[in-house]
Amino acid sequence: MPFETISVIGLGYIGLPTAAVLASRKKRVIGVDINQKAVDTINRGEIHIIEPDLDIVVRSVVSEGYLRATTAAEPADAFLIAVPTPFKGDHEPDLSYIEAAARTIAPVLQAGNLVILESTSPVGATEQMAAWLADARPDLTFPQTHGEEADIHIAYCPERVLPGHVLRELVQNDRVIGGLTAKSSEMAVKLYELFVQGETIITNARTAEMCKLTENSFRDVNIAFANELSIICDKLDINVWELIRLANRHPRVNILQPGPGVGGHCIAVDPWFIVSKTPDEARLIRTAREVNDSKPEWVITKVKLAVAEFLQANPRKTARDVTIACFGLAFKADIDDLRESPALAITQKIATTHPGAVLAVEPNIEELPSNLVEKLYLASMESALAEADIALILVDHKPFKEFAWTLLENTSIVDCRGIQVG
Ligand code: SAJ
Repeated sequence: MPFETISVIGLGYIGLPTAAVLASRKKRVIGVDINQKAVDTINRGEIHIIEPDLDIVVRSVVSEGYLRATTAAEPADAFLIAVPTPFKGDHEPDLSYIEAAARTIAPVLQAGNLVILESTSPVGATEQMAAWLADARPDLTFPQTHGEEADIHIAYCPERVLPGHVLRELVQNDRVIGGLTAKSSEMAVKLYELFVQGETIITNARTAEMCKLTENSFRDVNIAFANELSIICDKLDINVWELIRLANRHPRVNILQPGPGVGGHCIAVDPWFIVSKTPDEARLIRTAREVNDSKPEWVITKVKLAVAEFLQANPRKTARDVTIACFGLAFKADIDDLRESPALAITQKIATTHPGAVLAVEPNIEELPSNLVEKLYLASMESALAEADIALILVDHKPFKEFAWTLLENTSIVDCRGIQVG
């Protein structure tokens, strides 16, 4: 079954690159998003998100007429849903965007269509989406009632791309595909084979859903192990980065790196989808989340201690005289994305509570977001290094890694990334 027209619902960090890559394979792609501004931006051949090289691809596929964005669903051969799945206050997954997407496409569905859910989702979400679609279109048949004979084919296929490398990983990564029926899986494989060079591996929908959650929970648990080690080592006066380097020389040990906490849009969220489904069983996964979530507070306490030590060594000064420079605001190295960033949260908290000057150094941005504490201001690396009494290293950006921190004489360093010692 050739897919001539493909609709991508949700034109964010996953949907837009996916739509652009499909369009670059000369498919007619209709991108649907509720955000009129995003739709207008894309139709001008521009992008509203940050991702290397995506602007070039979007400009070319829009100008060639392969990609078009709209706020209203239109008929297509396949629908790919890539909308957010945040959690609510109590860490319960919020499926309202998936429900809204399902209700948006339902009126234009036709027999023979394939619907794929890509959003990171709790186990059972694909079946739930199928139920919403069936509810809205009683005139069509769906896999949950008609199996292989159904009019509409439904599959789950999680996105697994790394922000900053999306265009490469979209093409190269393997894809796990979980159809509600064998036919759904086969159709989904055909769709992904349009642009995926990695392997397309078939399983069922629940396993595919759990696979994505498992990948990010695995990383979260392993980062939590590193973060816990860093706190233990601090107490025992051991350099945790040296320790990890040494332990990793064992052929079966591969410990990740401690940091100021876990940020980003996925790893700090997805494990909760497992915990909320199986709260009594998911003990380690929940604890890892708690360990990682508590790391920013620990860092703030370390900075307070550094200020106290500085004042002890400089008895004529008060806290108001102490300048703290925070190096890095992004959620990880060498990107400019400040959303869900523990580095930003820590810097904000320090700026709110510390009576002296607080400088932020973030080489990847031109200006600070407008909603930050007023007294915080963006400084160049050079001026911050010249002014800081306390340097807090929060992100291992390249220019920070290249600097010889050990040469700083009068600055006390709180290093969350282990770059000071190299
Ligand atoms: N971090 C550490 N120590 C480490 C590694 C990471 O503290 O050793 C921190 C980072 O600083 C950052 C956070 O963890 O704050 C997350 O960064 P990341 O690079 O681990 O992951 P993301 O959020 O950019 O992307 C992840 C990826 N998942 C895995 O590697 C298993 C990506 O493949 C997924 O597609 C993405 O989540 C997603 O969309 O789910």
